[in-house]
Amino acid sequence: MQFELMASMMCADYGHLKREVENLEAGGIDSFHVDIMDGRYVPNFAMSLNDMRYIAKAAKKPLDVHLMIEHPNNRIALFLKHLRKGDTVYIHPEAEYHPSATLQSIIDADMIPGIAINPGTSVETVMEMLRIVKKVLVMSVNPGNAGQMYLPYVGKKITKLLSMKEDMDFEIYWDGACSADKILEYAPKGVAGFVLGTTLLFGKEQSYGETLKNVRELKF
Ligand code: S6P
Ligand code: MG
Repeated sequence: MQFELMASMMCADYGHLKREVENLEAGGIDSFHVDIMDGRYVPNFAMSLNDMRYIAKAAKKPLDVHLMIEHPNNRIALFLKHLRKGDTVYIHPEAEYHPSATLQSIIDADMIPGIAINPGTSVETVMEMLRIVKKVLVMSVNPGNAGQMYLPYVGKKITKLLSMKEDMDFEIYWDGACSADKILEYAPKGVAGFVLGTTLLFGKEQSYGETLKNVRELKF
């Protein structure tokens, strides 16, 4: 079964970031998920511009940049100039007065535009943006931290988005507390990719290559 696996780099070993990038690529990761936080839109500072620049330089695989910052349009150029064509940039619509204008800046820079939907945000409130974006990142935890509990009510929203995606032009991605059972349940339903953090990929006894191989060989 085809699905993408993204590594949540805020969970990586910062003391050896280059080695982490190399090991993840050797292990078969599809892209690097970079959680940018400003301490205002979310109550944490995880990664910032220089972390993203460093990973962008070290990585051959694409970046998947998740902007958890207020008014991303004020600073989007700073991020876009260090990314490559084909990298993805997600914004949170609630963090912007005119989210469709911000998405247009991402499109104009030849990046893939996405929105991230918080657990408490309904599909209805982001409906118009679903017509603009190529990717929808569904948060199954509240944004700000790794290692949180899955919020089960998010499942209904994923089902709703899955029923809409055929008539629109977006793919659905999972972010938060992603475990093998979630991939087993949602990849066959059509979720295109999964962000892997502490739940499944980082801080384990086995190598990234072994973990990623096990996930790709799950019996559906
Ligand atoms: C949360 C962030 C996520 C986490 C990821 C960690 O604000 O957007 O990308 O880093 O969910 O995964 P886990 O398995 O530790 O929840
Ligand atoms: Mg994220």
